[in-house]
Amino acid sequence: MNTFISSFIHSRVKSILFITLYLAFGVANVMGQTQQEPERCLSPLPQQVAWGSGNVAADSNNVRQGVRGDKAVRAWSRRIPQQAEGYYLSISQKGIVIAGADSAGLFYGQQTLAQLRRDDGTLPCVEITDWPAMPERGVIEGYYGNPYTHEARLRLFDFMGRNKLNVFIYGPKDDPYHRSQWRVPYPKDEARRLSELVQAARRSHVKFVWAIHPGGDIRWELSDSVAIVRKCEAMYGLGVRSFCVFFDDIGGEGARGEKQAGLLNYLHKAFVQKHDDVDALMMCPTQYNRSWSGGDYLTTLGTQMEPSVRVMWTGATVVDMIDREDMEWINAQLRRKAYIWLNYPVTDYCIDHLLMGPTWGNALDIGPMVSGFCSNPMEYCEASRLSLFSIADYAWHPETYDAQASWLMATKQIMPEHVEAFRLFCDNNVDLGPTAHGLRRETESQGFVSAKDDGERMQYFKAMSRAATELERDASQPELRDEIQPWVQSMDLTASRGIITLIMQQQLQQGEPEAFVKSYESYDRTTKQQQALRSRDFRGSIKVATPVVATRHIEPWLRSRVAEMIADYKQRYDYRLDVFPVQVVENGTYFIRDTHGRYLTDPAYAQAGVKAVFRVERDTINPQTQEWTIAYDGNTGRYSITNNQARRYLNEVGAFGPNPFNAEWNTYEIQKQTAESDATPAYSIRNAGLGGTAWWVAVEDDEVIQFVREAETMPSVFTWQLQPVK
Ligand code: LOG
Repeated sequence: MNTFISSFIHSRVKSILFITLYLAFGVANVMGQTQQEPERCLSPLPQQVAWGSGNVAADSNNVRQGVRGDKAVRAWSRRIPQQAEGYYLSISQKGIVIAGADSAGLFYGQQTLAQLRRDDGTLPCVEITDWPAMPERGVIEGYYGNPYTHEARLRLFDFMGRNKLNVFIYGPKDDPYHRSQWRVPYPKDEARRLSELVQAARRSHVKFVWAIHPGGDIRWELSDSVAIVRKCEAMYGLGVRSFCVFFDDIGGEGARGEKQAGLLNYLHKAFVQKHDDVDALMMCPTQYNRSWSGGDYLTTLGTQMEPSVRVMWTGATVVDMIDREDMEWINAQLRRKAYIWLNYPVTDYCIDHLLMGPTWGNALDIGPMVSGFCSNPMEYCEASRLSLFSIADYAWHPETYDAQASWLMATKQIMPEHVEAFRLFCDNNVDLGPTAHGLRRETESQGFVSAKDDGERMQYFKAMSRAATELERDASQPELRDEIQPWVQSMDLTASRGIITLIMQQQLQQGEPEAFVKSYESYDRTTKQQQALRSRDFRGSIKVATPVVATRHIEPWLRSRVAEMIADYKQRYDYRLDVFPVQVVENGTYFIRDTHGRYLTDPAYAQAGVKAVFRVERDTINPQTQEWTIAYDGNTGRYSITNNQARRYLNEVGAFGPNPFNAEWNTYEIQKQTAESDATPAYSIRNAGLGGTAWWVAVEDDEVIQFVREAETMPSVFTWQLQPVK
């Protein structure tokens, strides 16, 4: 059936069909498996499985294992698949055999055996012949944000080994020794930890690839080529044997294709060929997706660069699933098989979201067209496992990959003690919301969407609340719990708002204005509590997120229900109308633009004390640097203005000040300066309270906000556009 699906679903329509198909067919069978298959326990799904009948005891004395050519498995040598990393595994009454095509194959056979072992110590009889469809499968730590900790990486390698992922590309954008200070060697302690990582990766059959990102300030001179070789030699000294050069997200000199190709060729000769144990190089081009391609850049790489260099590629756009057609196009440009850098489940461009839904949309027939397939994850390493589990399943055996079945299995493996609670949580953390990159995952909060009436909605909210409590108390996975906790709390508060909303509905219907007002006040408090939640606000964190959940269906439902009820209430009663919001600006996320259309931007979110600046262009790489949370402050009656990238507030001189937030100093008066009917209203923003009463002013020649203390009239440079981020 899966073969049918894969040939039937092609290219662009696959995403729409996917949902219909998995609903229609349910969990798919594995090709070649018989009826006897027990509940699915294998992931990635092997290429060939023949279930036998009966069980045997898991007895390690009875295991023969080895790699091709070893005496112990000589009798089975014809059964060992030819493919690298392949293995033959047999469990029968006669005993257990694991025969690997190579040492990785043997290791993978052992992982499969471990997955088959049941809690009661038995193993099902089975014969498995298996190998990976894609030669390299793994993780690329390549996002903007807090790099993983050492411990998180160690745990990740263990997880990768068990799931047959074999490559880890080290390229965290905010590791200075990878990017901003690429010429500088790692300090001693960090070097030691990296060397430990390389060894740990090797134990899990994970290749550790170290990437350097020199393009921001590279000079195309021999001295810089030599500096790169020197850095690579230092990494070689730490045990690294695989290297990659990134040129993504740069402009200017560094972006020249012929120079990049020349550098890679130089490294090939001056470094790779000087060692007999260094892998062929990899690189990430500047035009790393089709929508950013143009001119002869890619064909220059394709024709001028040493053919063994593998080239990374994110697909049709920056964030997209990979299509057959995309692969045909890029492989022709590059004259080699592209190496996929999948920007999923990375959330560095939508940091308030967690991506915990099924991983779907990559074409099932591109196995032979790629040289590798790596996923760029979230900066939440443990939570990312959900998707990485499915990436592993997909990349090993794409033809039979079933996103929903894989998700069900992943949720169970990750939270075995709280499966249903965890699934409910994941199902409310699916969509990304509107972003600069456009990827959506709209099948979220499915139990809520299918609820037929308010009674069922109430049940759903109560289940959410119970799930949140269960997950908050979980002690089985402290690392995962720490990461998801703020989202769990957010889900709890969403559930509370849902419950209160439905209670308000009854109170309104029963004509109880006093009770209604009390409920509304509690709804409002809960909403504020939710907006005050923060994730990653530890010391030194370079990003701080405000967790949001269930944004696709539940959040809009809540907002419109409450707004309707308030409107209704106002028609019928005049009791305590003061509790309802009368704000000129709704709390929310806005672009702040001056009269020239320039965007107010946090120019260097990892640096202290800088001023906000105006930029003409949208920042598509770190969009939050131009997104501002404007929130009404009940204590001062003014608004706080906070940048969404690092949650830094703006102070009275237009800078991201080092002092703690102080509402008396750091809130602003915002007034509408145009008529109610104006489609693009203009607002004035003014320092108030202790910060003095200066107006914010934007002068075309100035990059930063100016302040004017007294003004009789309101010239246009005093007004601002607050454009909601949709
Ligand atoms: C970066 C990457 C980032 C991702 C998603 C590549 C090749 N580079 O737009 O570091 O995590 O997009 O925001 C990128 O994808 N730039």
